[in-house]
Amino acid sequence: MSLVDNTSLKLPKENPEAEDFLPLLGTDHVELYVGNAKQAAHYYMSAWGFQPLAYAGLETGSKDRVSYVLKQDKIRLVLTSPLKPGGDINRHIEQHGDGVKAIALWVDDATKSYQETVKRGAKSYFEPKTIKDDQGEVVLSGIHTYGETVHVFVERSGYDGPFLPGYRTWDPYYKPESIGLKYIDHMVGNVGWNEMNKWVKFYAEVMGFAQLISFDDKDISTEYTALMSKVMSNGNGRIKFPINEPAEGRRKSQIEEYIEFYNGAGVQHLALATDNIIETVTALKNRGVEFLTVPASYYEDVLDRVGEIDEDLEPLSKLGILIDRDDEGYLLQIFTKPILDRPTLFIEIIQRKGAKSFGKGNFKALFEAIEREQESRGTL
Ligand code: TYF
Ligand code: FE
Repeated sequence: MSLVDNTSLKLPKENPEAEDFLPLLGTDHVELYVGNAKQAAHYYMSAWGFQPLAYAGLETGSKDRVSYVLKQDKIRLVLTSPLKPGGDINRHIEQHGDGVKAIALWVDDATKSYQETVKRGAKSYFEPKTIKDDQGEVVLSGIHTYGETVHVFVERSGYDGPFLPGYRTWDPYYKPESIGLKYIDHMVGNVGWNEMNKWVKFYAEVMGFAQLISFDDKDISTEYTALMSKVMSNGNGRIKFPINEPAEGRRKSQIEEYIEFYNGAGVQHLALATDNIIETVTALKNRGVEFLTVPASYYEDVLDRVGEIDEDLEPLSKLGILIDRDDEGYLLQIFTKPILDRPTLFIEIIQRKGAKSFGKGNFKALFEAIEREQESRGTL
């Protein structure tokens, strides 16, 4: 049973202490450690409609690593690769394959963010430091979260450059058009057996987040899939982090498959918001991005479940877009297959039309689709 049903979903009750100690302005950027940042950047540009923003590498005096920064509306992705053997980035890639290293959060005061979270038990990743160039200065600090994932606090009010000091504008001739992705709606972490509550407590106590929703194995009524999930949100609702853990089921949980291939806890999916999911998903499909599919029967009774919607059902069913409703509105969502060779990270495209929930009504169809993929990999 859900502790909090997602049909009566509200932002966390105002918690003055929480808002005081860690006010977050939004997601600053997401950094992935990847084996080949140049080619990854091309994929996110050509397939996903990201635009080039900034670059750091040999040409800018960075001798051991290279980073490409991509942007689409409010979303900034940083793709980083090592240039030499050894070191933390190579080791991260060896352990996890390509994956999210840092979820960077935009703050007014990176020093205070660090002090307040470390005081409450966060493990330091790096102490506050000021970095400068001729366009101003930025203060950064960092703490660890689940697995080897980190949160970097970014205080950028004193900076005018394209991204961070040390980066220069990246202006290649190839500048694809946006496909309509607007902002990061939520980022999901998969953690190990019985670890969900530990990380829920971390986000509550160390970061001042509140729990929005909880799902357990009874909400997730496929024959096999077993997982539990709680959604944590910061005070202003701009940052939402669902946390999943595997649960014992008839066959291997999708979360367990992730943990095996990622070699530990890590980011499972990024949910990217669009104002026009039909256009966005059409563009992605035309560029070769592969999505999970649900049986045609899903669409036979979906409108009985969700009621009237603004869109025609035909393009939604053609594209395989899922629909769900809560008491504030409805949402449209679709999930890619894993975007890497390891069955780890995937991307969700979401369009919210009032709904603030996460698509509980789609769990059965979605998890059965994931199980078909697991089956094809022999990992079920
Ligand atoms: O973020 C969510 O909660 C939804 C549903 O392994 C979901 O996107 C939950 C667990 C999962 C895949 C998707
Ligand atoms: Fe999601």
